[in-house]
Amino acid sequence: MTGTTPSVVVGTIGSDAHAVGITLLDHALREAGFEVENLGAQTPQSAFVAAAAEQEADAVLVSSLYGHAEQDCEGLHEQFADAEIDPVTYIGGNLAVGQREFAAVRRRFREMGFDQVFDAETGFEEVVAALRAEFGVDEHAGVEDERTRVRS
Ligand code: B12
Repeated sequence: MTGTTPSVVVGTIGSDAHAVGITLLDHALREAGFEVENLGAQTPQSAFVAAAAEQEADAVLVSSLYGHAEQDCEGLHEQFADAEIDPVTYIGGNLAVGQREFAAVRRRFREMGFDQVFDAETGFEEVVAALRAEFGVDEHAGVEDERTRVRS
């Protein structure tokens, strides 16, 4: 963390063109006081790693909506390790195709190295609250939403 402001890299990974979620997340996080680098949609793994290294990012938020997140994220955490960085990593969106149970989806992405896994029902205030809790920022604010997740 540079000073007291956590820095966050956000982007939609792989060939996924869905940009609305990360654009709004970008705004919500900036408003909440985070430093944000938004890589946009269709972002390759290498760009996440390069931006995280360059920004000395505290957290990397990966978005995926089109159902191919597992393939797109395969090897991402190994690339972070190769670059000798270890940001907190969240992934969110529509992470699988069809009716796959979210608990199984979450388990899979946790195995792949993500610290927290969020579904497409996740609200912006929930993401802000999770990051604030993660970095001990303004811990008394923004936690009124009962669905706030506890890092497990
Ligand atoms: C708009 C849209 C498009 C637009 C995208 C335009 C753009 N530039 O963004 C276009 C028309 C291009 C498109 C294309 C496709 N789409 Co589309 N699209 C949608 C739609 C209708 C809305 C998405 C959206 O913007 N939502 C609003 C934002 C605010 O919500 P969000 O992205 O979900 O983000 C929220 C959360 O998910 C969360 N979140 C998101 N990312 C992250 C990351 C982190 C770390 C965290 C914590 C939280 C988080 O926070 C946000 C706030 O609530 C959805 C259906 C729907 N209602 O969701 C389908 C949908 C996502 N698309 C779908 C599909 C299948 C496609 C295509 C493959 C269709 C096709 N056969 O061509 C292509 C993929 C093209 C590609 N290369 O990506 C499916 C995905 C199905 C799945 N995963 O099983 C959906 C769910 C529609 C459906 N019901 O079938 N799409």
